[in-house]
Amino acid sequence: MGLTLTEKIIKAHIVDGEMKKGTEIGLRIDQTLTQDATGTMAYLQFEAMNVPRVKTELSVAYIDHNTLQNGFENADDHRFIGSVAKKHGIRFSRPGNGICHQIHLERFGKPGKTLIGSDSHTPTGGGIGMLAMGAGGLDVAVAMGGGAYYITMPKIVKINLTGKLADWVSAKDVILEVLKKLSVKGGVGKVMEYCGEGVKSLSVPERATITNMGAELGATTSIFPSDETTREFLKAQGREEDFTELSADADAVYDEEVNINLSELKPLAACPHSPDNVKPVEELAGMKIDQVCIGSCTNSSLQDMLKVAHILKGKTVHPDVSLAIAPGSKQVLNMLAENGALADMIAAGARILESACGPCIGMGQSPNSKGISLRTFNRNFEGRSGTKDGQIYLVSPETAAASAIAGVFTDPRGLGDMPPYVMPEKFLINDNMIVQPASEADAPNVEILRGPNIKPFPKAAPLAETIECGVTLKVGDNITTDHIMPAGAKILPLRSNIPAISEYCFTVCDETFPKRAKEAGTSIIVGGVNYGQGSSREHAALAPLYLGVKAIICKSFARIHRQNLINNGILPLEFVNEADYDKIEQGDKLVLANIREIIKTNGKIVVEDKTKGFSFEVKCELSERGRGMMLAGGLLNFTKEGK
Ligand code: MIC
Ligand code: SF4
Repeated sequence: MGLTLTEKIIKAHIVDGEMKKGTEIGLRIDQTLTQDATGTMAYLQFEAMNVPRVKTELSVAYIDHNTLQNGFENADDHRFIGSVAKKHGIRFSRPGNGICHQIHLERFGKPGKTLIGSDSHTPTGGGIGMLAMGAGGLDVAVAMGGGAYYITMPKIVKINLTGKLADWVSAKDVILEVLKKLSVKGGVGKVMEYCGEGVKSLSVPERATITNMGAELGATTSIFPSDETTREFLKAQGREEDFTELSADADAVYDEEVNINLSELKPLAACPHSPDNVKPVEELAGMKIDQVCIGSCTNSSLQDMLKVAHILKGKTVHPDVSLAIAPGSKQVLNMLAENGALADMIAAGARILESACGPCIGMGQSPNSKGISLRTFNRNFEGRSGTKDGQIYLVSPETAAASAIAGVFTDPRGLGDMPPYVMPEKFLINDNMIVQPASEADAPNVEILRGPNIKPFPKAAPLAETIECGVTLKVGDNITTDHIMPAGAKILPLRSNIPAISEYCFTVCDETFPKRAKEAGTSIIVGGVNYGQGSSREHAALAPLYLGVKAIICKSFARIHRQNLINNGILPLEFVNEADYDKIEQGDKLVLANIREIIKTNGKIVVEDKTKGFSFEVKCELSERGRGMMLAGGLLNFTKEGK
């Protein structure tokens, strides 16, 4: 029986377990990446492991999220990360060099390698044939120390592409179509493997747009084959030697299959407030808009930017619209500057931002009250833009640019002839913003620069014999990590200071939660389906941990967040009978009697609701290693126990 591409890469990297669906496997990790908003914690955790030098083939620390320096905090964190990188053998991508995923694709990604990153959009690397996964900072720290990365052996979905995209329809519309079909939880426990004739017509950055937003499906990752297009891309990046041809065997067996005819796709938009709330742009056409933002790790490649510049050339941004553009990397920005496309954008009235995440994570450019903002980004969760009642639509760069000129939602297919995109024979290669680490001999002399905002991270205690506490919060379905631990320009600078940032925990849902949780001392949160979808931010576990949360009981979890809870010693529990969710109220006292013994022996977990006077069953599906981590109080304690 043949193998899928995913299975081939897993087979070459498996160090623990067997390739049996649904069971836990440990993978050797070749490359890691971190970004600054999760990086400080990841490196504090790495320091706690006492490993002098990273053991991966390549580790890169990027600065791209917290680039608005409205106070000393972010700049201090950048310096801390830079010094840790220098000391421990990690390359350091300086602020200004661009967004981690875009740069990693351009300069470091290699087909067939494994990559984990402390950012949920790490699967962007799947565009170049890598098995690239988002993970919590602690998992990345462990991988840098040479430890395996554990996942559940995923189901593998074949996404069979046929046909060819029509003019002005783009990769963003492909992934929005997949999201429409499968929803934000449709990918949980699965890898999306793209195959079929249609693959050939997509460039590497287009493939990367699609794998990037596989994160919005909740997928473990997404991957494209590595073919002639990949070789050409790597060659133009001066790295042809990094190319390996890779694809699934012809007789590979998949768990599910989805068929997409590229020729039939139309421009699409994800409407507020979820990436799967997808409608055709033609249905929204004519709606007045206030803002357009172009960029983010999803759509900021040279190809995207050149299309945008073409649409803007000789025009003026509509007087009622603010257009902001952030090219994804220094390479992209530099090339736009050299070929004149940047001048076309500036002349049209675009507000050029630095190459960074920027508005995608609420670091500036929040829209006006109730403002309608079209963005080429990947997430439109409520409040993420920094404006609580902002109405964010996710669209392609083509739809975004056409709408910015018209002042209303515009279907780009009315723009006339589309110029062909020809990839440059050689990209502009200048890695002068990547700082190389100190040599092993010099490393001991490198001083770690710690700012006053950097506080130690909270540590979980071993699992208690019995948990008895109240429900301090009950929330609904699809709670995102942006609900649990909001980001934005005001809160992000506190990422290195858990006591301070926890004051904002869940405040999008309920401003009184942090105070209530602290007063309670210990507590439990109750949630619906797909709890913790979205980012990899460990802060969505660390802040509740700091506030005394001992367990989350919900209908189902998103993958990375569930792992972050386990890594930090918070019990992830799921209702056996979902109807029990309705019977529990905020304020109820719950008892998990003998929970330590039950976890140890993998027994049946019965929760007593003392307030309502009934009991219900929950499950906690853990591997032996997972149980060990829960008992020890998280991954660090478990690792210290020598496991
Ligand atoms: C995001 O897009 O939500 C982020 C900000 O990149 C996060 C990481 C973080 O919260 O720092 C992610 O996607 O993991
Ligand atoms: Fe940055 Fe946005 Fe990409 Fe997250 S989704 S890495 S915030 S650009």
